[in-house]
Amino acid sequence: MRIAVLNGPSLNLLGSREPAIYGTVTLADIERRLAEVADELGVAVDCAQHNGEGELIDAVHEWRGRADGALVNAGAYTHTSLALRDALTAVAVPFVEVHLSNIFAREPERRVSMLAPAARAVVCGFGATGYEWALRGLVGSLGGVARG
Ligand code: CA2
Repeated sequence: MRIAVLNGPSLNLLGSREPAIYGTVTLADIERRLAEVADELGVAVDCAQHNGEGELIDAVHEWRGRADGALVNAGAYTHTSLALRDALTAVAVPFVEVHLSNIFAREPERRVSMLAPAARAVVCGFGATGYEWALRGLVGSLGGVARG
């Protein structure tokens, strides 16, 4: 089973600013942990990060025939991008929307997700660990092994 992991704008800067909201873990740390969990679950993960909306959409299009599921943290595009939702809907790869912060406890403009209606599930507010829960949940829901 192949799982794509897609992160959006500025998530490459994780760990360097706003630790009170986003924690001190870097994106490289998150990707390393996901690789460990993927090994445990017997699946493959392929991680990418892009700052541009078009690049994110291109990355989603690349999943056709290559990914069985995906984790998506689209950053601020979560709240604005119908284009990204259209791409996710078009490729029909089941995905879990992930956020480090609890977007529903933040400013009103962050409480809306354009992507959630197309998502299999949403995990938010657990910080970096949320990616791990999302991977376990997604693999479980796709019929793979999901432990603890
Ligand atoms: O909580 C999340 O995971 C978010 O997707 C993060 C986005 C934000 O726009 C969403 O509303 C919620 C922001 C990512 C920016 O990442 C930073 C990394 C380092 C320092 C500052 C921001």
